[in-house]
Amino acid sequence: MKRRDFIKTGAIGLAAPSAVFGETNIKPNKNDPLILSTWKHGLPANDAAWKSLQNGGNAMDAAEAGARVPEADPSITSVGFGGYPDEEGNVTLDACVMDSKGNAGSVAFIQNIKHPVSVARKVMEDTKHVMLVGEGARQFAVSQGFEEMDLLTVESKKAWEEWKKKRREMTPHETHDTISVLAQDKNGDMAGACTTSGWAYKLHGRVGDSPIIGAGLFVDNEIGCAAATGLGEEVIKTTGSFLVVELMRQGYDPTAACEEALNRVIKRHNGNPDFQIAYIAIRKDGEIGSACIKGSFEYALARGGQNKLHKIKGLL
Ligand code: SD4
Repeated sequence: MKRRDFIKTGAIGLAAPSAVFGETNIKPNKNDPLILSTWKHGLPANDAAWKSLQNGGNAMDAAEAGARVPEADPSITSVGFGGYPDEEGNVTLDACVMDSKGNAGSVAFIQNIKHPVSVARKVMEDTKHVMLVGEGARQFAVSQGFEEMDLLTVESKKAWEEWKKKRREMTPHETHDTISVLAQDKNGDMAGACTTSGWAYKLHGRVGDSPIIGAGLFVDNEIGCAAATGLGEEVIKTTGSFLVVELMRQGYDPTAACEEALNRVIKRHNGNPDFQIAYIAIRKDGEIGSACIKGSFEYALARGGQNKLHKIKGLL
């Protein structure tokens, strides 16, 4: 069975009902809002994003509200509070946002602040800049009233101490799952947010794709939006999310655009990359798409009063 057929007929091993592939093929009404997020923690993120839309929020409000949920949840060791630290035991966070007007804000390598996604939004809305990093980003956050806190939980510290005994190199898909939230509101406007603690036990100072506009996230309100999860270094080298949106501009449907962006990575690695990347995308007309390199990937889709997890199979 070709992968396309597989997608049309259903998903594998879903805990949640697999109606999604029916849903993705519905010609969505232009006025149907939708939220599309990465991984299982996309479900509670979508709930919060949906609530924000119901309370009159726009796509940017919804995406931010969604991303804040895993940031605050210490049991999610890939994002925000409780995220796995770098090799020196510091939790360093990356996040960005982009709105329907093409505005963008980002923070990278920020420490001791629980909600980097909201700091990124502040950078976008209250400064002339797009990106703040490290100590400067933290100082800016504090100046804006964000509270400082220790983000290393007892559990994450324990995991890091265990890791230190062997110092085995981890790959991102092994240790963490970035949350990316894409939203389209009732006006058809789109926005996105992306937030992560990055590659577990990374070198101190490492920044991934997630805070980099065009890599971890890109929104073009005329065409569509896309976001990434997985090995950030490879997403950056292929300007992944921008590429997915540009491919949609050229006429690729959202899933085909995600696949083509991944095929370029696969080609660079002689057809056999040993890492994972997944993309999610929304086209302006509400059609969604997703693809991953290998294994499987789950995304959460909230639309038409339903919020469900969907699993897709990798290209390889
Ligand atoms: C990074 N892209 O820092 C992130 C990691 C990730 O699922 O998405 N993991 O490279």
